[in-house]
Amino acid sequence: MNKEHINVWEEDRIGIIQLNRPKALNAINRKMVDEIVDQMQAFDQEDQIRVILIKGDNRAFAAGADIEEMMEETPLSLELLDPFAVWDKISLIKKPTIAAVNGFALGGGFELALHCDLIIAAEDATFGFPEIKLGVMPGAGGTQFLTKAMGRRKALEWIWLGEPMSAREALHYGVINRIVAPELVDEEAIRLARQLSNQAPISLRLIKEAVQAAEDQSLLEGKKIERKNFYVAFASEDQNEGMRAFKEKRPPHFKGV
Ligand code: CO8
Repeated sequence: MNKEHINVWEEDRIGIIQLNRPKALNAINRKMVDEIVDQMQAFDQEDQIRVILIKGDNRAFAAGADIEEMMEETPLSLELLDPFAVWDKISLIKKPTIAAVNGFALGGGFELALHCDLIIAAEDATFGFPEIKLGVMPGAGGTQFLTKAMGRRKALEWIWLGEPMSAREALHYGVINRIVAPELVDEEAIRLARQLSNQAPISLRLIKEAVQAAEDQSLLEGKKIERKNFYVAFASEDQNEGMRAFKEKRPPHFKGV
């Protein structure tokens, strides 16, 4: 299932995508984004997959967009290519997505992690938006995601200064979920993914949509989506199973129907 710039495999109902340009610290070129998004969409449609996990290698999750590929761009070539449009498709993935970060997650690499629902990182991982040092700025959602996570003042400070953000700082500001020893990142990410893969899949999707609405919409609109999704959950066999299992004092077995 491997492609030119990513390795892909499945493990215990978890669809795993590993960025694979180690010599360039997994710098993300356009082909790689296309491959990542295609694969995420494929996993999203595959019944046996319950969670999608994205990782890099020990040195880097991804050290940014590929600077070499980007350096000759012009406003008009960018306008025509619209290289960020494909990134929007990541936000439409319905299943839970987890980023497992070792080493650098910079620029577009940080943005890829921020597109995921949950982020697990090594305690010595480095995040950041160094774009300002290249005379540009984040372009794949970084200004939006970071501001929503840490508020305007802190986001401006980090993006204006372009300094590295330690995993501890990222955790402190609520930008990532958990930090663990570097050698435990994969294990912890898989453990969390397994835990999620045992939850009711329809509920996971409905909750994701409702939480997303809390970020994107007004309180009233968000509550309407929550309510609609609550009602939809009652159309599932898993609702029946979950409540019956409670009554029968046994663990539920969710099928995603
Ligand atoms: N793009 C291309 N190549 C890269 C990148 C990158 N972002 N990062 C590292 N590499 C390459 C290096 O050029 C080097 O290649 P070579 O061995 O052929 O010289 C190799 O990876 C190893 O890198 P270093 O020797 O620099 O390794 P160090 O351990 O000394 O340093 C750093 C690691 C600090 C991570 C350093 O590599 C670095 O600063 N990298 C650039 C980080 C950066 O500026 N990222 C932001 C890029 S801009 C961006 O992401 C905009 C997002 C918008 C998306 C645009 C889509 C079109």
